Amino acid sequence: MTDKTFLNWPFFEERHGMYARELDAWAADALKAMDHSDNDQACRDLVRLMGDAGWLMPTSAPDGALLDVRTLCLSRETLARHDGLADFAFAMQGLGTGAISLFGTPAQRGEWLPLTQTGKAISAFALTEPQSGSDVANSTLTATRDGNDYILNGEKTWISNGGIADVYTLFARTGDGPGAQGLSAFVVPAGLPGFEVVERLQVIAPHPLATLRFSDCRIPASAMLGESGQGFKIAMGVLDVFRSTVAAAALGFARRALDEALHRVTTRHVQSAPLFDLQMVQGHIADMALDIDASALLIYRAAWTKDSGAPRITRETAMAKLFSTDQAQKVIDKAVQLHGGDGVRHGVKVEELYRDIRALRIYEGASDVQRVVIARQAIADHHGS
Ligand code: COS
Repeated sequence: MTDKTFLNWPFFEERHGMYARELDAWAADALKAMDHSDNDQACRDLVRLMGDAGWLMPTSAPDGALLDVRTLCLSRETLARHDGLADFAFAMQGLGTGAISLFGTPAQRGEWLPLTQTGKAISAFALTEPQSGSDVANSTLTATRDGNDYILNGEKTWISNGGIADVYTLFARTGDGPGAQGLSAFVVPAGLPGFEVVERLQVIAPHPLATLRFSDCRIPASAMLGESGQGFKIAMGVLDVFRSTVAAAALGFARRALDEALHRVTTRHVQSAPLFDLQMVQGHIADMALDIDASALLIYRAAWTKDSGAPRITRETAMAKLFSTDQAQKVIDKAVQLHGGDGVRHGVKVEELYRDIRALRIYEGASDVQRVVIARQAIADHHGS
């Protein structure tokens, strides 16, 4: 059985423990028969299923309330433990609308969030470009003012839910200043003239992913989120919140890998004794359990700090993401090893986890970007002291 003692940590209120247990019970039943053969359809079905059951409510805040980061993390951790695609579908409803929740006007929030949090609309976060992944300040897609409109020209790529989303949060250069100062954020509905999906990308853990092209695509000036020139800070503010949820998804994958490994080493025998009787195997299990708890501590510290009113958790969330995604990769690798040949066989859960975890060390800020963020904070603290 998966360890749940962490729910008693002081980071949580009673409601969090109840929520996590209820979601776990729901997911164990509702997600077990999900058909993933058609990714697009599976994602649409998952969004609808979770929306109908009320599990997407924490992904946004139509009334402008703060997002509860602990609930977001518990959701991703729990869903990832059951089904990587369900975690993905949940995560994108949050990341795709994060800027609307945090920076939108009441009208912008009222238009989209009641739809995305009930699973009636799918959302996406369009930041990355062919020539700027980590270097967001170098984004080149332009939004040029024309009367009461902006005209979009350029490309975005690696956009999760690209092709199936109903609404995109898009970052574009409005030219208010150089680099990071010249970006703005917009809400862009799918299907506008001049907006096309030019490529669908295939990856090792399949999910909807696309390159988008905007050619003289016209949007009203009222589609802007926050103020002109604030796009970089909006993107970073959204990533501050959601990077800790990526760490939580990695934690969910790692917990599942440990569960699978424990089952394996207690049921598989070598020289008439369970694998677990070998001290070297016990050493691996101990390392896995330790990495999991250490990750959870960093994640829920970050989430609790934000929920307690901190304006920024850049350092905490970077530490949580860096450590948890890297450690989850190691935990899952150990689980694969303990499964022997079965560990690399299609249809065996740890093989799926091995593919699921890899992208988490890259997207929403690669591991080395997190190191840059942590080091900059350390030097700033040093100079300030
Ligand atoms: N919240 C609010 N403001 C922030 C912020 C945050 N988390 N991080 C930075 N800013 C502000 C800075 O304070 C600075 O403001 P001032 O100009 O007023 O001082 C401004 O934004 C520019 O910041 P900085 O100089 O640090 O920008 P850089 O171009 O050096 O960017 C990194 C730094 C690399 C850390 C940033 O580009 C990044 O996080 N990249 C990864 C992006 C990513 O996650 N991509 C994946 C896309 S989603 S799958």
